[in-house]
Amino acid sequence: MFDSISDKFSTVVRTLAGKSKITEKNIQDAVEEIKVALLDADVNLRVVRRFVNGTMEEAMGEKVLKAVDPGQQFVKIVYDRMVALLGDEEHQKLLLKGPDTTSVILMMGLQGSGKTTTASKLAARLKKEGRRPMLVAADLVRPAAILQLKVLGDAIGVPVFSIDGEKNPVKVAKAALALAKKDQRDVLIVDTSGRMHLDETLMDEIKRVSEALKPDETLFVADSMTGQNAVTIAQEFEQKVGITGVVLSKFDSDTRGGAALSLRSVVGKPIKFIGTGEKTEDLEPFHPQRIASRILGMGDVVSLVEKAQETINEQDALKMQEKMAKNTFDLQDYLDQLNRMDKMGSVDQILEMIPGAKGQISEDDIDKKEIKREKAIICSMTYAERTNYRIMGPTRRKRVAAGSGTNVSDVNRMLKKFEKMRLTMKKFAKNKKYQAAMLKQMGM
Ligand SMILES: Nc1nc2c(ncn2[C@@H]2O[C@H](COP(=O)(O)OP(=O)(O)O)[C@@H](O)[C@H]2O)c(=O)[nH]1
Ligand SMILES: [Mg+2]
Repeated sequence: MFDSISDKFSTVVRTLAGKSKITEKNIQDAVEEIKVALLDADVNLRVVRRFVNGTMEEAMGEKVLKAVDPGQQFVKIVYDRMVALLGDEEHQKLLLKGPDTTSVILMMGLQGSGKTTTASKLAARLKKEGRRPMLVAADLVRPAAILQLKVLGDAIGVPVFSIDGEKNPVKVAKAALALAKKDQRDVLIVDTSGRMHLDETLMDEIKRVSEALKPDETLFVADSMTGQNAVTIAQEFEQKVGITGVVLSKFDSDTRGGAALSLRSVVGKPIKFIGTGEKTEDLEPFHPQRIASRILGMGDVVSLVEKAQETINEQDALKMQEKMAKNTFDLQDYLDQLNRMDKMGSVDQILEMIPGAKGQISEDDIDKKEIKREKAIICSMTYAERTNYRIMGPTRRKRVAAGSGTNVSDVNRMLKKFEKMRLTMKKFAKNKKYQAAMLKQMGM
């Protein structure tokens, strides 16, 4: 997600950030490039215009041109506007009632957008937060929909309500709500049916379900891959049924990001979550600031740290940040990272969040077999070698290769890659602006 737009933005950012003096022409050029990048990313035309005009107007003022660090000021304007475009932190939370009543979340969206998957992801998330969710199979159109939800519910230990043979989703929804109240289930998550295209029958059906349940949250699930089209469909749902928030599914897909950048601004509803994979835990709260940083190529350090927290404790994470910054990251640290990586999801997801890692190290560099080999190599090293890889001469390399069941060329390759990685970290650690951005994101 955002690969191409992020590449372009970070070029603009890098070009301007270091300049001690910038001209109106510099700003015009930069804004023009931003405009092209946004349009390329399939961002809604009106949104692009507003963004570009606003940035231009603000940047042309004295504040930027006469500032001590004009480049930085400009980048800040772009960043702030990007954050504002994506939403605000306050409205990202689910609006649920307290645990002594039953809140209702209604899922809507086209077929295949990810409603059923998201419903179960939400249930798992809420359960983890101490809630008592119940899922409702009110998609009565797709033959296997009920079974799909049951399988997902089973896997996370959340009950799934359904009525065999029933064709009226309103009846199912009402019966489910009654049962949820009786069983003291505090959140009811209702999965509904979608069509390939918008149609009146679908809208009527969902509208009736909505009227019967009076949901606290009506979440529109938008497939990131549908780009601009997702915006049109969201507007339609908003007008006919009303939505309270958006979930952007398939955020992990390789798309340009236009939907993400347009939805909030055009539809006026907050993006509350993003789906980042097919697994139950692949649902993350949407943080405008972090996404904006990611787009601007600042790296999403906070998300990384947060994600890592489930497998590493906080202190370890901080230690790693510090080591990266101080350039004392050694092979032992690298080994620890490799061990954790397995538990943290895809390598690509992680790389995207480390400043500077993208483009320097690719998924191919770190395939699973390679990780296994690298672990074996490091494990065959002595402590002195792990903490100071520079002492690894030919004899040591030979010994380690034999000890780890690899070849000297494997050892050489691993050390070379590690050196490259350290250089990247150093480069970024030396760059005050990235450092500041990193620290700021970490709340320091
Ligand atoms: N990669 C990825 N796949 C997803 C995500 N959300 C849903 N999917 C997949 O998209 C497909 C359709 O999802 P489903 O929940 O059945 O859509 P529904 O028809 O709206 O209920 C399934 O294969 C899901 O595994 C996501 O965030 N990332
Ligand atoms: Mg479904």
